[in-house]
Amino acid sequence: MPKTSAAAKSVSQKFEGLLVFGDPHLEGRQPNFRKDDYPNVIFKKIEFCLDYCRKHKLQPVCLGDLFERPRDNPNWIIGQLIEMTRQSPVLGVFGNHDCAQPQLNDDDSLSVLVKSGGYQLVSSSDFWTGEINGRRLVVAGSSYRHPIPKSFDIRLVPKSGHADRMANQKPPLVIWLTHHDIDFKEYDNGRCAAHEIENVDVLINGHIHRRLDPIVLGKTTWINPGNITRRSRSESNQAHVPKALHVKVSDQGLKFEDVVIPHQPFDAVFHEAIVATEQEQGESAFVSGLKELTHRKTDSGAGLNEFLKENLHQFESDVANQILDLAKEITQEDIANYA
Ligand SMILES: [Mn+2]
Repeated sequence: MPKTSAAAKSVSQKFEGLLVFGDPHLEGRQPNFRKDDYPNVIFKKIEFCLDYCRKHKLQPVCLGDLFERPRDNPNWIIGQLIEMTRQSPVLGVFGNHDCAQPQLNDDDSLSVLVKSGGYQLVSSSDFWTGEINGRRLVVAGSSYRHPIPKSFDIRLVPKSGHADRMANQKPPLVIWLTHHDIDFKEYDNGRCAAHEIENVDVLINGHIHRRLDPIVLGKTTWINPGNITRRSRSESNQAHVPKALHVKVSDQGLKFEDVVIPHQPFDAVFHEAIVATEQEQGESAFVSGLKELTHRKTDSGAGLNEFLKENLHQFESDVANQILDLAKEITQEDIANYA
């Protein structure tokens, strides 16, 4: 629904700061080559974040992609999220995985959580604000595909406190959440150049699952903490430590601290890759791929996807496309975009 005026969600609850976590990608089945009890493992990560917030008096914040699939999620997953967030509503943006269309709509699972009050979407006009340790904090954001602004109008932020304090009140601290392909160094798919955002202290981005070095541009720092869920068996994931970001707010400004999310070692989470023997390598990629396929019965057909990626090039393109369409129908994965 279009908003005609800025609306700030102001809270009276006593907070000391925020805990920001990225891209949980909840789903009911086992993704890719994961071999653990995926949905319950991800729920434990979210529960850890909410518990940490209760202990340290923090507002939980999600950077989007709460769901892996926008729709058709099992009822028990949505019900459990509603229960978990009843006492601790989460602030956040929506990611590309949360919406089937470019915009979040009523058919998407995240909308149910928004309507239950468990997930409060922030935008440039609907921002959250509260007073923490004598300093006003604003959390606003740009969901997936929404533009990242060049400035934020702090005149929209309600003033608070005693009249005699108002005159020399410091400007609010402003945090901007995004879910974008930002042009961080060492990220090849960057499409949005980072820039200073007037009146914004820190931009925190989801979407890019790796942790990347922050960029400082003028008064704005761009941070990419990486996700709390390891999705693929990639090399970067082998080194990735799932972490959330503890944002401490004081009269002096913002401070950041990593919070490691308890997690199993990489080898306990993912099926080991099947390495073909020398003899098999001599035979063909087809044979070694078949070996992986027959050893790994993954829910998502990850073995089949890998196998096709390796072998489809040997077929005429119309044959390859038909095989891809069939595989997509069976696995419900878009293999062309498989990563
Ligand atoms: Mn994501």
